[in-house]
Amino acid sequence: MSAADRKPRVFSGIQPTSDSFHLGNYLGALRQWVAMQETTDALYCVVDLHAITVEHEPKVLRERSRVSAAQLLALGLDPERCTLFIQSQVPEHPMLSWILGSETGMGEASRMTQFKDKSAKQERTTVGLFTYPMLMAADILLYQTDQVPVGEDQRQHLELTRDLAIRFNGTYGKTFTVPEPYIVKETATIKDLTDPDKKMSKSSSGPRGCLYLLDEPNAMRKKIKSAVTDSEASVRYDPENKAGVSNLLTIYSSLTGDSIEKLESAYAGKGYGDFKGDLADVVADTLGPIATATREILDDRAELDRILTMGAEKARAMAAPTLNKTYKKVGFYPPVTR
Ligand code: ATP
Ligand code: LTN
Repeated sequence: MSAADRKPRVFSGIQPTSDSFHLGNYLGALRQWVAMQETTDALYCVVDLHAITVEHEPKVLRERSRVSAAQLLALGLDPERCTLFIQSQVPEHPMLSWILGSETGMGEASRMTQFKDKSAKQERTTVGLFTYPMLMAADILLYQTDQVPVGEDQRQHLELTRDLAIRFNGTYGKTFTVPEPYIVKETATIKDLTDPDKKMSKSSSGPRGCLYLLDEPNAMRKKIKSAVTDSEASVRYDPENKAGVSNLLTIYSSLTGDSIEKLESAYAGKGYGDFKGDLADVVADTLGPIATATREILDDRAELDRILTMGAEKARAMAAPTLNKTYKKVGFYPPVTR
């Protein structure tokens, strides 16, 4: 197979830091993951090593990793068409991260806005939270990744990953593919439903601001119906002046495939009640089945764990050549593996 025929390599990760993924995760990233498994050589990872950079409960973490993987399968990831695995089962990730940490300047790491935001919210900040971006870079660079499907909030981490790859290649000779972010403009940042100036987030959104994929359909309907809008009562896309309505239009359009213009004309002259009522149905109908499918997958834990072990074995085999090459280049003895 010539290089031109090779499918692009895709890698992305998600943290198991909540009991359910949310609509921002789905529209900003996970929907792209499902689509990209058809046309690319994709690896998707539940990044539990990243999840211990903030406070965690061991039992809860293991369960959330499992539920996260089950949700990804319920969304349509197919272990025959992509490699799905849990990060802690592939020790090559922290091994490469250590090397990348030694290539990163304190200054450039200190500029990461996610670190600044997250450390500001905690009483005690760990070194792990600070070195989080180098572990993320290792995740990506281990697999010679071409494209990384993520939401807008990860762009800065991707820039650092690219800088590290370019610097390492410059110092030691070509070792890593320099990855590109894959960010879908329209859904790059889904906003909090009650505070539409902020992004929807599992760690910082209030209970009504974040729509979880595993919410009951009626809870989803309620959250959409109580979303913050404005006093103008006109369904119009204007993110600067009408952040709440514009966010709902983005969600509506991306779930149905109808353009924003089409939706604006369909709701011309109608109030927010009709608009929100219809969107509440669209959301509940589209996302409702995910919870049922997730529960079914969790009913057979042995099968789920088998899929994840198989994924980790595939990932390790793909990661080993890059790690071995990197070890050699920096002057280490080769890793001894079982
Ligand atoms: P936390 O609040 O713990 O940082 P999160 O809710 O931001 O979590 P992550 O696990 O960090 O979610 O993100 C997983 C993926 O979802 C990433 O690709 C991220 O960019 C994307 N993502 C997260 N929130 C949004 C959002 N509101 N809109 C679009 N994409 C998002
Ligand atoms: N930092 C990301 C999760 C993440 C990731 C990755 C995303 C860890 N490793 C590699 C893409 C590629 C987040 O918080 N959303």
